[in-house]
Amino acid sequence: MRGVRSGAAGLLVAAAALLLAACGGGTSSSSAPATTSTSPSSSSSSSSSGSSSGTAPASGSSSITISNFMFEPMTLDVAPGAAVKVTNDDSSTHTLTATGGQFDTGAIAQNQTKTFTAPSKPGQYHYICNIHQYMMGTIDVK
Ligand SMILES: [Cu+2]
Repeated sequence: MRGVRSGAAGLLVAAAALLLAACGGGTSSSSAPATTSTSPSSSSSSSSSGSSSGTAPASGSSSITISNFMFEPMTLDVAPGAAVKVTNDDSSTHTLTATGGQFDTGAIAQNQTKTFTAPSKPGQYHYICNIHQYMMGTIDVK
């Protein structure tokens, strides 16, 4: 007896809740699935183009450019023993000389490119231009 009554009351409550949901709060809950179903198609196209790069470390293509009396980049990450290309895009002759003597390109004239071999031991190697000793940079071997 009591079970049947409470069951019928529960059905009424459920029906009332459905009516309330259909009238009042139904708009917010029904619009959410429609917006989420359209977004995966647009996000999948953008993620596929960005995932192709970023796997290859800079092993054979390390390079430094000198311009405006500055080394660019000022800090370069290279693999041990990697060949580093140095291009002088400046109006003056420069060198790339390790302060610890590990590497030295010698004089690099304007528009000239020289290559030196990075140290095989991991660590940070500071270098300067021997002609303009305020020009500084760092080779980070790792
Ligand atoms: Cu210089």
